[in-house]
Amino acid sequence: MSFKDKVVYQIYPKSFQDSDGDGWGDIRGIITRLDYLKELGIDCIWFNPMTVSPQRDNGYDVADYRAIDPRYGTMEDFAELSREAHKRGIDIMFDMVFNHTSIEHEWFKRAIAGETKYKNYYIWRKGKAPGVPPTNWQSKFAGPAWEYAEAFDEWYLHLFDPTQADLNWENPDVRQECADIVNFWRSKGVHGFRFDVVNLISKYTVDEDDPNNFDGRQFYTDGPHVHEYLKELAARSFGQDPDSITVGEMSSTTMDNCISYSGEETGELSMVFTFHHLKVDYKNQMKWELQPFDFKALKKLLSDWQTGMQEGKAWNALFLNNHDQPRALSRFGNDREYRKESAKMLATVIHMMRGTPYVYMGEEIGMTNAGFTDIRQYVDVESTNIFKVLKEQGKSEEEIYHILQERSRDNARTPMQWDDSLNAGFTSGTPWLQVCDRYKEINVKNDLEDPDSIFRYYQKLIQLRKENKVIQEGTFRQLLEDHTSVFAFQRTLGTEDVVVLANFYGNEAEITLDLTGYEMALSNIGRTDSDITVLKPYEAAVLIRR
Ligand code: TEU
Repeated sequence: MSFKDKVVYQIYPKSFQDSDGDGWGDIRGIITRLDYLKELGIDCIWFNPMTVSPQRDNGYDVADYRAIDPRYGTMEDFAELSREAHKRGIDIMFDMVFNHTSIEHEWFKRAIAGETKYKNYYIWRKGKAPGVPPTNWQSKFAGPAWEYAEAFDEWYLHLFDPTQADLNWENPDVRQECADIVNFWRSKGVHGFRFDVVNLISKYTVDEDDPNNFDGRQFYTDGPHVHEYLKELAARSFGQDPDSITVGEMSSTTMDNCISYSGEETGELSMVFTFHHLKVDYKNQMKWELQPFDFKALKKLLSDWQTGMQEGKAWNALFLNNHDQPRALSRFGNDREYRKESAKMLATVIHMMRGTPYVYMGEEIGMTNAGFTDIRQYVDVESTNIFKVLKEQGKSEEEIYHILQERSRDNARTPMQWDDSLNAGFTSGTPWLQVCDRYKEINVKNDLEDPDSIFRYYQKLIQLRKENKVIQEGTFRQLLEDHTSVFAFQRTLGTEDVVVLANFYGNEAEITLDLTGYEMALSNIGRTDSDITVLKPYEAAVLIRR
């Protein structure tokens, strides 16, 4: 499928729509909301994992890659979802978690039971001494990256939770199993695949200590065989499908690697998620240390990734939100005084750049961070772990809550807010994660009745992309590079030309640009004139010259 004119919508299935009152979102619930998505104008839905899982990491700990978790429904329900989606011109993207499996996966169980074949599916080492792991690496969710297995007096590697054992991709059987799983879902009509942390699958070594006493990322990020493995996976599975659309999640990656991962001719993936631009509010690059976002750095990162990837003939996935990130509106916008303006401004930036835009459920109605004030409200394993770690480090609870309110992944995972009824219309039961307490004000029903609807603005952004090749394929160039509150850029293709202006702050911003000949294509404040000299707070504008 050509993906240059497409827009993807991300559903966190656990939190989208419950149909049977058990407090969990499910497939039948999703089906009832397909018309809503059709109306938005999206082309494809990426679902976070719905396969069988003990849910230690909300489905990213897969125990069976080929079966739908009964809490989400059945394979028949999935077939119906697929039929109903395709009927509406919507494709399906599945999440393939291949860096690790749950330790409840049959492979791991057989490994522990002593079957050599399956033991070789994972990564084992002797400890340095009794009770001392093979290396000092920290897992991404805190604590050591190795877990002791008494059965062998050896340790297995887990870059994430101890229940998520890393697969040994050097083993050709593992690589074939993964290709078979992709083909299994292809046979069920799935054309889209998102590959979870796929740039971590090939390790340089697992035997060296991290000199920084950190997570050892330099030993397994963009590793020695990763491009070879991806080309092989493509050739054995999705690469045989001209309609496939694939995206790799690339943790702490580099431009050069991404040019290969998603290059037009490299035979790897359609596009990449990268995260550099979502660390501009990490103090010293540390997730749990707060600082106001560095706007200069944000502009530079967005712009460098735009130009670098276009020069390399590679393709970006465009996003500010997903299920691992706090809500961008609360983070880079103003979710109180200028909630609608800043939600639309951020969307304008994402949708007008070069790449494929992703909309994370709820951002199209301006959903905000959760605002939880008690650790019992948090479910995410990363959040509950870090709560303990920060406490041990001597931080006050007040400080820790402040950090979690800004950074926890649960901020994005609260149930979708459909209306102002109990639990925001998400469930008639008790939701697995509490609904954000602003749901009476912020919900789909209210937004659709609002003349300033955010949803309607997203519709227009999506239509603009569909109608204008320059937005799909035009060259990106940054404007007003040194401006301290405005991000501005130009897209050009032949004689078509688009200028995008976005004020990231709550003050007016003066600009000097020659805009003669441009017409206003979209404004988030209802502006009609195009000779702009002062942008209003959080104002965004899309101007076109033909
Ligand atoms: O995330 C990988 C990842 O590196 C993150 O963005 C992660 O949330 C962060 O490092 C924690 O600080 C993917 C999935 O998107 C995430 O939900 C899973 O938990 C993770 O992989 C493990 O499968």
